[in-house]
Amino acid sequence: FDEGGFSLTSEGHAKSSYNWSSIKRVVENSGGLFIYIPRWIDCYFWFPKVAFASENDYRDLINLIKARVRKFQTLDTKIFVALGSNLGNSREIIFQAIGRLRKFSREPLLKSSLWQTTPVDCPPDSPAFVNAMAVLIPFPNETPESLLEKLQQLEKEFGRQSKKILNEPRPLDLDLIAFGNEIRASEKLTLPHPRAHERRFVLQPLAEIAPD
Ligand code: PH2
Ligand code: MG
Ligand code: MG
Repeated sequence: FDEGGFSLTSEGHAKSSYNWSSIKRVVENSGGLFIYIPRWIDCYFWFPKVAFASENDYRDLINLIKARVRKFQTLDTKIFVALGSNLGNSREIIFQAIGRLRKFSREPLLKSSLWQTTPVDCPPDSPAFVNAMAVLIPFPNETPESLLEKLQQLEKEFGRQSKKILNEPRPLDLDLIAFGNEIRASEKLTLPHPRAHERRFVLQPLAEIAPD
């Protein structure tokens, strides 16, 4: 690999070179990289992580590729979305919302059961919550920001209004808990979610579908 692209040599074959623009897609999993180049026969080149001299060499390559190939997909990326409702027919709302989340997942999503939970840090006399957790597998070009927009749109569709009081009752709350190992600390988005790990209403449903 170099600035221009990469080349392959193997015994008994001529060296073949590919520039960055011929790479249409790169998929990473925990064992290495698949690099997709459409040719007379569609194929992925497999670059196992263990073939690299060091973890650093491998990381450098990933960064080089990410800067040059638009479609970079991490197969192991999981998105965790916490669902909550304590206004209206909460069970029905959560069921419906989970149905809608399916469209944002490349593979069938994992979903927890529905949990009835006691309000935490909410105004006095707030109704009980129904909480759940869903795991989605992102489409190749999804980013935490693009997904957040979709989640906020969905909250609005279910009647969520802009808040006047902190943690006032709401028909639907969709919180992005984690997006693979993406890290954010912007005004709009903190990833991983800063309070999730200390909240029983998040951890209980999570433990059902991701015990580890
Ligand atoms: N969400 C909050 C604050 N408090 N309590 C429960 N039980 N469930 C929630 O989903 C919840 C909460 C902020 O979004
Ligand atoms: Mg919340
Ligand atoms: Mg929220």
